Amino acid sequence: MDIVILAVVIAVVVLGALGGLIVGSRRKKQLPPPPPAAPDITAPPAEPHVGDEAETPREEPRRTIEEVDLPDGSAPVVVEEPPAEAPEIEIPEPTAGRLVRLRTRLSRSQNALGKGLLTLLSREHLDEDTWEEIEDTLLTADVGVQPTQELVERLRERVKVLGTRTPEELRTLLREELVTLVGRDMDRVVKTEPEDRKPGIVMVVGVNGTGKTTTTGKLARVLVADGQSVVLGAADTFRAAAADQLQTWGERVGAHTVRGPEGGDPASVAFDAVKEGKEMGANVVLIDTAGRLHTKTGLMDELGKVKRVVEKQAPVDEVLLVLDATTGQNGLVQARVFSEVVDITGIVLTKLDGTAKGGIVVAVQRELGVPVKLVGLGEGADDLAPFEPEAFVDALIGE
Ligand SMILES: Nc1nc2c(ncn2[C@@H]2O[C@H](COP(=O)(O)OP(=O)(O)OP(=O)(O)O)[C@@H](O)[C@H]2O)c(=O)[nH]1
Ligand SMILES: [Mg+2]
Repeated sequence: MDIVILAVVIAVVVLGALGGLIVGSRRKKQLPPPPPAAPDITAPPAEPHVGDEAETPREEPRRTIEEVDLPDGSAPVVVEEPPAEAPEIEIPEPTAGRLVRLRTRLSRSQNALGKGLLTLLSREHLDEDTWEEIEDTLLTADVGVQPTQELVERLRERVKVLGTRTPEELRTLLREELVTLVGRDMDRVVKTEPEDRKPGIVMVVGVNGTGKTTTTGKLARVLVADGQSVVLGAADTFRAAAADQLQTWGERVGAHTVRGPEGGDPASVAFDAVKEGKEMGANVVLIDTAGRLHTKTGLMDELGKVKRVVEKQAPVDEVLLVLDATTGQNGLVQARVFSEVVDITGIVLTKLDGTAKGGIVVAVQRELGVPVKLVGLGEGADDLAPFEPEAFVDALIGE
């Protein structure tokens, strides 16, 4: 038993020291602990890791043991008391400029798409072969056939008009055309604040493993950072771990999670979440749903029901479809089916950090006629960025 306690103590001290190193290397806001009643705000000990198993207790009281006698009677070991831990409510980073901060995460798309295009366009002779290469570059990056043809046509025209080309002119031209292709005028605001009532209601849907729960958690952080109060609805009742995962995200920013029994009716959890959100006077209710294959009719019907049941109380303001960017064109088929079952109002493209297929932004918007509103650029808690066409294109074509 003593050995076990000693092992625990040593592990805590070593982990504490390592944690200290990691936190120390990051820029963190260090604020004094809040008064007992205040709901926010203290600095996090470390960034959470997306998909952390929520069963791992995070706020376990640390044991304090001054002296432990080793079983063989050797000298007592003195263990320093670990510093008292502050309650773990975090201050998320503001969202302004996040895409700029995270632009290096797009390096794979930058190399494959942006820089590739610039290099090709800079060739002295833009012959048919080169134009074909330009087309291939766009198709490989999943821009889609129709948008690719449009862009190539525009580029051909403008390059012809330009005559001799300086690298600067080419960059400006390509930037303009790419921003136009991605779309300047779409309303990309995530609707969380209906004018006439509270709370705003957001549903998060998509196939398995695309990043729904993670996105819901990251979005909750964004909203809390903006001063909104958030209630989370764990309408993924397939696995208890799913609700735990969501609740863990919520706890980190002080958001309440409504959950139901494992295997229970997801629609009733969603309904209860909105009801509680109303009662608590929350600004926003975010409903996380279970991943489901778009080909499973029963599950798709269930999703439709979740939305209809919620709407007995108030309209859903935003239905976010979460698509994994690394699945490329396959995402388009999913998108179509989901949009038939629940009206999708916005797209979240996750895992853009792990793919060279950034062109999927263009393709998926075309497919659904719905804007990409948020992009996931990593597993870190604040690696979700509002999508801004200019910043995105700048990241693609580099400095
Ligand atoms: N690199 C990267 N990983 C991400 C991103 N978003 C989510 N992930 C990872 O994707 C995995 C799945 O995330 P979840 O949020 O659990 O996905 P989900 O859609 O809720 O999954 P199910 O509920 O099982 O359908 C996790 O390991 C996340 O860390 C992203 O933008 N970039
Ligand atoms: Mg999930």
